[in-house]
Amino acid sequence: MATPSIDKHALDSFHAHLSQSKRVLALLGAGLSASSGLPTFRGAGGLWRSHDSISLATPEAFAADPSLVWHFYNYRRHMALQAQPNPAHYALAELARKLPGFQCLSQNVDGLSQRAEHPPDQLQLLHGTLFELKCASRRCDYHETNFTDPVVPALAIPTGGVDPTSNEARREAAAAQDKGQDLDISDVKVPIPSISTKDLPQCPKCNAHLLRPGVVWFGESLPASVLKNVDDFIDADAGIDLIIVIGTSAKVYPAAGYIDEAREKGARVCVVNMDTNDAPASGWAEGDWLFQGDAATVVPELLKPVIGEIKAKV
Ligand code: BJW
Ligand code: ZN
Repeated sequence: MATPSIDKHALDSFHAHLSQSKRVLALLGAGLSASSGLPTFRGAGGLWRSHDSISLATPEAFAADPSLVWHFYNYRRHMALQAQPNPAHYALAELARKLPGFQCLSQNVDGLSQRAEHPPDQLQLLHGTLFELKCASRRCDYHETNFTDPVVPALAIPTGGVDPTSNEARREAAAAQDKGQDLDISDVKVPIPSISTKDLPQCPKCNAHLLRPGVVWFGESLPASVLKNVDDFIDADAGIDLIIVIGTSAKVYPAAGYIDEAREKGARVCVVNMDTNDAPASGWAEGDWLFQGDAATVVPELLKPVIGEIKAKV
């Protein structure tokens, strides 16, 4: 993934603004974790075993085929646990420590910001996390933190004996990707079995319903406490100096709407994206910045005046 060089004039002007900013938002999307090896939702990365990832992220998909949807999320949990935070996750966590008026609004559910030790009260998980499970019934309030991989034995990734994280499997997936085929590195031509409901994760409280991933699917409300934290930050009298929009196609609401809400509170907008077509929904304004490139490279460079050099973690 070649990163174009960053325009020096734009970088200087961004650094000057950042250095005097006191209240800053960042809106994070899947592109932040792309260089950690996790696929995005839309575009080339958005297929899992020939299923469109977006079509699996709905309550209707779970109701229709909980086995298929659990296979998808079990795989995503596995991949996220194998992945490492990249320099952009660490840079944002460091900015949070250096700047108390900085809030990250993350659409990501992969847990990488948390593993980069991002201060929790400066990280709003708009779409939940893969590592929280909750009862699928709205009438039951059971939830738990859960990092078990596979989440239940029956969901072990069917690999036909090939380790999906092995170089061999990665090579196969890359070759398939080159040919425009399925991108899933666990897809070593072994069909996924349909698992009986009794072998999927069960709610231990009501003993009547399945557990489901603690993520926010289309048509569901975002967590009320998270929405309140975001609204309180945006509505504060002090205004907002800057919003940095990192690795998101900005097509999903209410997350995408926060860009314009911040703008209305005085924020200048800075976009970091591989694809220059992924503009804010309401378009560009005078004074916006666009830095094209890999977030893992660009973000540490952008934040350098406040955070200094990010040291590689081993
Ligand atoms: C790189 C890179 C690199 C790649 N470096 N960059 C107002 C108007 C219209 C519709 C609505 C509205 N308000 C609500 C809605 C309905 C709906 C919605 O938004 N629909 C739109 C699609 C039109 N929203 C909802 O239903 C939300 N709920 C809600 O609002 O409740 C109240 C309500 C309900 C119903 C009606 C009205 C109100 C819930 C949204 C939940 C989204 N959930 C998902 C799945 C989470 C679980 C999971 O992970 O499986 O969240 S969908 C998916 O999209 C996921 C993501 O967080 C989200 C955003 O995707 P993201 O991160 O932007 O990824 P991509 O792939 O789209 O983009 C990646 C970007 O990275 C690209 O730009 C690349 O170029 C870039 N990139 N490599 C830098 N190395
Ligand atoms: Zn329950």
